[in-house]
Amino acid sequence: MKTFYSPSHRDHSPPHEFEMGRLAPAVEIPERAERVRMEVEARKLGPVLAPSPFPDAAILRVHDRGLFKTLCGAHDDWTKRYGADAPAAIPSCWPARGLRERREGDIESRLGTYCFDTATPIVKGTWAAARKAADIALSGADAIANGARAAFALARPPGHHASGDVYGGYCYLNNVAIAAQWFVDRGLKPAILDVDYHHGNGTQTIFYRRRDVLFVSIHADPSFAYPHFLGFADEAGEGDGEGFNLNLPLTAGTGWDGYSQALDKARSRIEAFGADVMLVSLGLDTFEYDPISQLRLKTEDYLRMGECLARLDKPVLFVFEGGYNVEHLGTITANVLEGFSGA
Ligand code: SP5
Ligand code: ZN
Repeated sequence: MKTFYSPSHRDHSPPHEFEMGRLAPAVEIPERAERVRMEVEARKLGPVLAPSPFPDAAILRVHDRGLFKTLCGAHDDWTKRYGADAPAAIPSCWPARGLRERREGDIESRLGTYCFDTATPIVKGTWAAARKAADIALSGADAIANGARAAFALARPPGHHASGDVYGGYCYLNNVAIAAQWFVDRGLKPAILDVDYHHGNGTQTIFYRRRDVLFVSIHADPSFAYPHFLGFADEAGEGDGEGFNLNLPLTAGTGWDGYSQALDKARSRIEAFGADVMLVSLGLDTFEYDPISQLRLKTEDYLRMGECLARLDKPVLFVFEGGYNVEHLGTITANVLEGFSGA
C-alpha cells in the first residue's frame, strides 16, 4: 500500500489550544504523524511517497473562496495587527444569533466568522501544512483512480471538522471531502466512512444535501462529546440528500462489541449504496488510552477493523484524522492498514 506523506506538517506546531478558560498544551502535534510514518516504514507496509501538487481549483470544489483566502492570509494579517511574537491566531468573538457574519472584515471578525472553536490555532506554518495535506489526500485518490486497491493519505493537520466555509476541531481544509469530490468529478461514486472518535461534522455538512456521496459516521454521542452540536442519529440528510447520511453515535465506554456492531451497520449501508470507492476518515482516538476520548478499543481491535473494512471488497483511500496517544498511535494505525492488507 502506498502512503503519501510530506514533512511540511512539522511547521504546523501550535504550542497551545484554548479550552476551559485557559491555554492548554496542544494534543494535535507533529509527533503524531512522525510516529505513524516511522511505524509504516518499520513494518514495511509499502513505500512512503511525496504528494504531487494539485491545483487550488480541486479545493475550491469543496471550500468557500473566502475561507480559503482567510486561512491563506491569517498568519500575516494577525501578526501585522499584534506583532511578530503574537501568540497563535485564535478567535475570541463569534457572530452568534443576532450578530452579523463579516466575511470581508478585519482579521478578528473573519476568524470569528470562519472558525467555530478555540482549539484550532493558526501559526506561521499552518497554511502550507493544510494545503499540502489536501495534496496528500488528492495524491491518494489519484493512486486509487489508477488502479491501487488501497492508499494511505498520512495527512496532517486533519480535516473532517472543517466544512465548506467553517474551520475548527484542529482542522482547516477537509482533506477527505476534497478527495471524495475529486472522485465524483471523475465519474465515480464514493462513500465516506468516518471512524474518528469525534463526529465528522464538516464532512457531513459538505454532503448533507447530496446523494452522490454517502456519509456514514461512527463516533461518540455528541450528547456528551465534541463537536456537541452535530452528529445525532436523527440527521439523515436533507432534500436530495435525504437518506444519504448515517450517524451511528456510541455511548461512553463502548468497546469492540458495540463498535463492531456499528461497523456492520455501516458496511451494509455502504454496500446498499453501491459505492465504487470508499474513503475512510481514519481517526485513532477511539483507543482505550486516548487522552481526550472515552471509547475503549484495544490495540488488536484495529487489526479487526482493517479486516472488517476489507470485507467490503472495494478500493479504499484511508485519510488520517485524529488520535492523540502518541506512544501507541503508530501501532494502532499500522494495525488497521495491516489488517486491511492481510485480509
Ligand atoms: C480531528 C480531531 O480529532 N479533532 C478533535 C477536536 C477536539 N477538540 C476539543 C476536545 C476537547 C477535549 N479536551 C481535551 C483536553 C486536552 N487539552
Ligand atoms: Zn477526533
